[in-house]
Amino acid sequence: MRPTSHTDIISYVRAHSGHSHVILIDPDDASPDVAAQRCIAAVAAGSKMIFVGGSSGTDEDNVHPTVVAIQEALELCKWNSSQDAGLSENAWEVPVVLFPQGAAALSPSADAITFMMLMNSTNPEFLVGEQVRGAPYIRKAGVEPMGMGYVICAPGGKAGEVGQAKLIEADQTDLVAAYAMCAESYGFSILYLEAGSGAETPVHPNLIRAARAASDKLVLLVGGGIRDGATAKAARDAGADWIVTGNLCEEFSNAHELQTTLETFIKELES
Ligand code: 1GP
Repeated sequence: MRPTSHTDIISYVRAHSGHSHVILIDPDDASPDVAAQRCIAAVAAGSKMIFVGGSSGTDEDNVHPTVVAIQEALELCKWNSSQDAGLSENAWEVPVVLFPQGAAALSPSADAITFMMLMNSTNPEFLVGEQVRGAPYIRKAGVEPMGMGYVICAPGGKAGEVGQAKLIEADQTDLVAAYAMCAESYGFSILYLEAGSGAETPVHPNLIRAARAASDKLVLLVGGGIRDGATAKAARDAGADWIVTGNLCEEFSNAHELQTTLETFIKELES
């Protein structure tokens, strides 16, 4: 099921840096079928990556069937495109990436994993404990690890609570820059600035600018509380390479409506 053209997913992530959208699927929120429908709508609208995970309520029993359903749906769309000369098969070769709450929320059918250190957690379990537990599984399954520094900014939401994070406030630009330098020094490929799912305010653009200025090597992901294209574009203009949205995609029961909304969102993000 795994897309063969993405053996080195991090090259793909770098190649699409600058103005790309990630759809985040929470297996605790949607059945595998609904998740797959949302992903098809998102990819048709121009999303370039799919994350599967959530801060609570996820384990292999819901993560794995969700990943499988998404991979199967993408394969089917790719096959359909191959039968129609007017559509691009490549458009469906989008990596499905684990964004796990811990070592129990994995799937061998994913293409890659954000192998994260929750850098501002006060609990060593989120710095390295869960990662040590999950590493043998990831190695055996052949899921590509992408080293990622995960930094939670205010307001932080459930991710901040569950991850016991010492939140970064909007004016702590020197601190976020230091985290970026630290992530780069560890050799991570990605830095994710997170405001928390459903956050009332997204990561402040000044924090994004400071992280960007501190490292031009890291791929910068930003998510949490981004609900419209203008906010996404502001994050992009501040230096974000990829914008992650979860809640935005959960508001629609109708896949066509979701696709239309995301088309507008992505057009604005790319403008
Ligand atoms: C959460 O940053 C993501 O990890 C997405 O947040 O659900 O607010 O889009 P939203």
